[in-house]
Amino acid sequence: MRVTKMILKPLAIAVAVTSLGVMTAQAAPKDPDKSTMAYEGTASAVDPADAKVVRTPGAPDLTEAEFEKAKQIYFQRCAGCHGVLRKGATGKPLTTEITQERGIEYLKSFITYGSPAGMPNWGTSGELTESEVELMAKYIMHEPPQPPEFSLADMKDTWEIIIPPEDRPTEQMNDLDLKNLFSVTLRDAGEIALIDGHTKEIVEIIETGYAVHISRMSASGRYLFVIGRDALINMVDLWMEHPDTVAKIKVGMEARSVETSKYKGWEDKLAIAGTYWPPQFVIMDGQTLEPKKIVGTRGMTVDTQEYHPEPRVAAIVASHEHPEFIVNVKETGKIKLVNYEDLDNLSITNIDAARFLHDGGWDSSMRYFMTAANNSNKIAVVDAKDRNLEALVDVGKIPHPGRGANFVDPEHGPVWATSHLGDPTIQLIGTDPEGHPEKAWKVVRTLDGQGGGSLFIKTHPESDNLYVDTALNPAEPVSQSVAVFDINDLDAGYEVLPIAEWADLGDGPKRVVQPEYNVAGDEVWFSVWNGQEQTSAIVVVDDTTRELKKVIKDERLVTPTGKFNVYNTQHDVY
Ligand code: DHE
Repeated sequence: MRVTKMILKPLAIAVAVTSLGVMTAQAAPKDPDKSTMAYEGTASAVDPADAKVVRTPGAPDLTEAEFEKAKQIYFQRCAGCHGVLRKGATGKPLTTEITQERGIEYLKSFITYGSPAGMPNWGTSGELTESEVELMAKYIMHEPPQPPEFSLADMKDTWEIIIPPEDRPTEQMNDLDLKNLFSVTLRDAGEIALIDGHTKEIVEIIETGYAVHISRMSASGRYLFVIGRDALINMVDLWMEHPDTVAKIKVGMEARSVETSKYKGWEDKLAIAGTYWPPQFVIMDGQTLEPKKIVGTRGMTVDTQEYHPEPRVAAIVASHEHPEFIVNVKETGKIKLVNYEDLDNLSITNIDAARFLHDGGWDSSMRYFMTAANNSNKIAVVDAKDRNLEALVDVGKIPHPGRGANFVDPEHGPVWATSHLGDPTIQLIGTDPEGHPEKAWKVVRTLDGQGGGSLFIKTHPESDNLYVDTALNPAEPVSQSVAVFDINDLDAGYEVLPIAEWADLGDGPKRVVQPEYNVAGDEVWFSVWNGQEQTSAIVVVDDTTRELKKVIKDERLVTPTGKFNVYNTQHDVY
């Protein structure tokens, strides 16, 4: 087994570059927008056939067949950034008053050549033909076709209780150490793998939704909730002899987030899921997934206070301070504290934060929710106890923390850290208003990592290490390795662990993504995310020695990405 490690200090990077013959942070093409595009440009799960065409005065006419083709292209390539209704998300708005005013020639050249702000060069890259470029230019001069809504009745039509609560086991029927079980997203297979943290064997493969996204745990640690991009939720009972889906429901056409109630007295009682389309969230029964209450998120933006028809629901966390869910509404920039005590007289506190809310997690006290407003380059801090906005902290370009990393900085006290998609920095924000009031909600330290394109950062209360992935960096040696910092000696720079090389997989992009600890906090798991037809793996690193411990290879591990240790996810340990 070949184990290569390099110690890199920020100032020594150029030397490491030449000795390796590869590009690193400073030398890597600084093309963070490509990273962002690759990340946000996933095809929408909304079926274009469901979206009704609107022929619009002032726009060049298109045949039915042309409309159908254009819709297909738009939902696959454009909706991720510009939004289904083209009102603008991370991409610019493409409403008809803008597109008709710009005119066909301008639009064609924009689509052909792209822009420095991040629009891909669809024409010159060969992704779209000349006639497809012209078709898309004409198409966006028409009103956007709107997909249908999704009501309580629509949800109930898809709802299935496979094993009713009364027929489920009354105790754990398997020998698994559930605390150390990992739920692994097999993105392009539409499945999850349950992997035993001790033996590193796959114990179950469970079919889930399309382009499955995240897993979350119920407060008791018994039920696992998995959501696909097609808004299908699978509720898995880990107590069964062979853990499997006991209920499922489709809550919309496109979704990313699911969570369960965790406040004292409400454990395992409710679940919630947010959708990208339609823009809404739904509260469900935590034992059966019966949908109970749908709340729309359309409304006014925080800054210009104008109506947005498609504010998508991003991260959702369960408050430990009140019986509430905390719901990020992306395009309006509002954070909703949804009190679930009385669903008929629902009380929601609306917090004005900043646009483009995305992911986030708790500080170590679990009172403050730290969440990225990614394209606003800010971290919003919500005080879940007092139910208000504590701070908006300016950070680097496009923060992307996942759930972030909590640890004690030797100089600045308790901090929560984020890395960035758009620059190489890692920033530490003080989170201790009692003990270190002058540092609270300020960036107290900025570290230089390997480069932009970082998606996830992680540590564990038992660990002295801070791991930073760079999965979307355009330079392969950077996207295929991780940086690890010693949290007791942050000025010493980082060590690079060549995770993909350790996996020894052969061809493919082999992006190394999302560090996740085991329950003891002495192992870190990384996905080596390859193409669907190529071999992927999970690499387990010994956290004390930072050396390779195990490569999990199995032909069933198709495109592994997120990994969720049951205990750490259940207890918000990160
Ligand atoms: Fe994710 C979390 C949205 C692409 C892997 N992702 C999240 C969350 C949101 C989100 C809103 C927070 C959920 C929560 O906490 O409730 N993700 C999106 C997108 O809109 C986006 C940019 C584009 C898309 O079309 O889906 C996107 N995400 C990806 C990927 O391409 C990733 C890297 C691989 C994959 O599996 O699809 C990916 N996202 C993840 C993971 C988490 C996540 C692993 C959970 C991290 C955690 O530690 O909790």
